Amino acid sequence: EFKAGLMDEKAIERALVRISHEIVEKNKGTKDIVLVGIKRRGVPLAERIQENIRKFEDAEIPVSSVDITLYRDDLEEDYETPMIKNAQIDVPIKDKKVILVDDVLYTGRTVRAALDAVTENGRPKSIQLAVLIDRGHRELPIRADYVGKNVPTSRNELIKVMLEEVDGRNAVDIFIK
Ligand code: 3GP
Ligand code: 5GP
Ligand code: MG
Repeated sequence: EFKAGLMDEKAIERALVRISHEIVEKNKGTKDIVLVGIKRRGVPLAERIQENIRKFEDAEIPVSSVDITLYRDDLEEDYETPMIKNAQIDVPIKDKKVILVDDVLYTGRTVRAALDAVTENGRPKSIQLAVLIDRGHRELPIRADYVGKNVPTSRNELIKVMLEEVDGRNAVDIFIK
């Protein structure tokens, strides 16, 4: 059931422009940065940040992706654990500043799995995290370095992130399950 609109196209674009500037500022430039989008919607978000930085800094930052999917936990019924589906990251990450990009940060378990995927591909200099929406309810000591919008939610709510490349339009809405 629809509850409210959280971001329109303009708001998403402004948030990503701000995050792009923050990434360059925090890293004192663009040297050694690699963006890794978490499939599926983290990938177009990473590509938009790449495009922003190309415009502002005239710099080409590599973008890759990791595929983390939910698996039914063998030990606990009704419990799905995010696990690595494809750990292959097709750009070199040794000694790079890896920036993971995802649409929604919730329990942190997806990011935890993505950290494993990154480190399987070599030892980066550092790993940072950028998310469009932080909806709270962390179950692990994980936080984002760059946040588009903090949205306090209850557990029975659902954030719907729609991106042109995947959904044909750009908006973020909140629903009640
Ligand atoms: P996305 O990453 O392309 O946005 O996790 C698989 C997909 O299911 C995600 O697609 C996400 O949008 C959607 N999804 C919606 N609610 C949840 C949730 O509570 N947990 C997880 N893991 N995925 C969710
Ligand atoms: P976590 O593993 O932190 O609980 O959840 C993060 C992942 O699950 C993200 O990749 C995101 O796609 C998905 N996710 C969790 N909650 C939501 C939500 O409310 N809306 C959407 N769109 N995705 C969610
Ligand atoms: Mg996601």
